[in-house]
Amino acid sequence: MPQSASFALGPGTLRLIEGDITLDDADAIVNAANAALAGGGGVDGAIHRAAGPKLPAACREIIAQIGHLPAGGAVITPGFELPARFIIHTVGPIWRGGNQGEPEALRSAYAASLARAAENNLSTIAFPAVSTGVYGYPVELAAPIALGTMAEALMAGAVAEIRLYLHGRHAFDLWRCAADDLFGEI
Ligand code: AR6
Repeated sequence: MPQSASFALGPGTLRLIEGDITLDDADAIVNAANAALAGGGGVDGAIHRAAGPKLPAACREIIAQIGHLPAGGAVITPGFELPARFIIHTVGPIWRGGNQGEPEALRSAYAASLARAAENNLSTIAFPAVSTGVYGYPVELAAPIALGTMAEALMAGAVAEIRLYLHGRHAFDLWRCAADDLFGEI
């Protein structure tokens, strides 16, 4: 039975959901991409497969304009064949021990993604747990940064609802504990 949990944060709602982000019908889903927007494994691979063949072309067009997307940046494309209308591509930091600017870059990846959503008047946005897979960011250190940045945006009314997708029961339980510690469940 997939799990979920909701937290009321100011005028907004944060939902933690155990499941596959590609199935979500939010205004935008966030992709944990790489600097070349070249597709890859993990959630990036799943989003590219589900969005279909127009997505790589849209990514190449952006890279032709900006060179590469630095860690902490975020850009938006259509969702193409996804249920979501848009994809916000962000690049999280690669974990190198924590003293190479990783916390700041992770915060920026969430904040920049939320800024792209707000600029485009999007009210619901779904995130994966950026950097906590291939990029190796320890979940217990990533969770307070991710949850804190999402809470700030919700409290400020920048977006109405954030859905955080956790892949598997173990990940869900870790993030739920972190959110319970920070917010207390409604
Ligand atoms: N739905 C929700 N979450 C998922 C899904 C899914 N379908 N699939 C995986 N996850 P990762 P990163 C979780 O590795 O660490 C790619 O190759 C996964 O369990 O996808 O930011 C890119 O091209 C984990 O908790 O992203 C980059 O090169 C979380 O998503 C690199 O990996 C993020 O894991 C980015 O690494």
